[in-house]
Amino acid sequence: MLDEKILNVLRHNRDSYVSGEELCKLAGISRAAIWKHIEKLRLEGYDIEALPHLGYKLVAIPDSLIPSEIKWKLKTKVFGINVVSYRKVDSTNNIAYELAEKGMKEGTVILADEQLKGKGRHGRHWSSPSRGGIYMSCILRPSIAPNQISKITLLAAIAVAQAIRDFSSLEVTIKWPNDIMMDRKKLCGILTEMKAEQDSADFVVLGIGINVNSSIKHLPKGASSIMEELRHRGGKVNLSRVDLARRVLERLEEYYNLMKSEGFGPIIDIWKDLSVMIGSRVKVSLHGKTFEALAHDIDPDGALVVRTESGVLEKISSGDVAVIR
Ligand code: BT5
Repeated sequence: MLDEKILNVLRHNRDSYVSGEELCKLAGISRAAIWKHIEKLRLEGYDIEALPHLGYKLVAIPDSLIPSEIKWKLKTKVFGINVVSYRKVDSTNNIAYELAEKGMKEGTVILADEQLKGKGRHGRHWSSPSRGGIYMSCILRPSIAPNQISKITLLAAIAVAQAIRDFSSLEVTIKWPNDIMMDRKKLCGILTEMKAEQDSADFVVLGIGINVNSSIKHLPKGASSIMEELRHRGGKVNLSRVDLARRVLERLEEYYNLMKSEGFGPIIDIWKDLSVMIGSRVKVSLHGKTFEALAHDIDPDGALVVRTESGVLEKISSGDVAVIR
C-alpha cells in the first residue's frame, strides 16, 4: 500500500522532483523507511532518480504485469479487483483454480511473465516465452449451468479481439471457439476451466494467452505475435503489455455486464461481426473422427453449426475446427 502511495505521488510529478521530506509527510514514515520503499520499487523495475537536495523523480516505468501497473488508471469495478503477479509459474490457470477454491473473489486476476507448463485445451501445451506475452487467468463466478461454459469462452474471444483492435491497427478475427487470428496465424488462445456442482458452476477460470512482443522463433508453427504482425506492416515494435492487459480487462467487464443484463444474444452478434468463419469450408476433428463441412452458423448457446457433405446440419460444441483455404 505504501509503495503504491509513494509511486502515485511520483507519477503525478513526472516532470519534477519530490523532496524526501514531502514523501515522509505524505506516507507518515521516516526518511530511512522511504529509502527502503524506493529501493523495493527499483527492484520491481521502476527507474527512480534520487538527488541530494532535490529529492526523487520517476524516470521510467517498467512494462511489468505487476499489480501497481495493471491497476493504474484501470477503469473496471470487478475485473482486476485483486491482481496477483508472478515472474514464473507452471500455469496461471492452476493458481487461479487453487485461489478460487479458497474462495477468492470474482474478478481476481493472476498474471505471470513466464509459464513453464502453460496449458492449451485437451492437455496441449501453450508456449509462454518470458516477458513475450500476457499470460493471465481471471476468476469468475457466473450463475450459469455447467453446459453453458462455452459462452464464457466466446465472450472472452470477443473481448480480447476487440481489445487488440483498440490497442493496435490489426484487424484480428476470431476462429471458433477460442483462437484470435491475424492472417491465419494464431495470436491468442483461451482456455476456460470450471468447478461445478450438478446444475451450476461453482466458479470459472478464464485463461488467456496473448503473444505480444514474442519473437516468432520462440513460438510454434502457425503462431505469431502482435509485434511481429505490426513489424511486417512497418509499425511499432515494442508494445506495452500492461496497456493491452488493462484494455482486455476493461473489454471483459463490458461484455460480461452486457451478457448479465441482456443475455447472450448481443455477444453472439458481436462474435459474428468479428469472425470470418461462417460460410467457410472447415475440417472438423471430433472424438477421433475428421470430416469436412461448411461452417453454417453459431447457435444461441455458442455451438458451431456445420452443414456436412450429405447436407445435414450438425452441432459442434467442442473439438477442433480448421478453416480450409
Ligand atoms: C489454447 O489451446 O489456445 C488455449 C491457450 C490458453 C493459454 C492461457 S495462458 C494463461 C492461462 N494459463 C494456462 O496455463 N493456459 C492459459 P488450444 O486451442 O488447445 O491450442 C493449443 C495449440 O496452440 C498448441 O497445440 C500449439 O499448436 C499452439 N500454440 C501453443 N502455444 C502457442 C502460442 N504461444 N501461440 C500460438 N499458438 C500456440
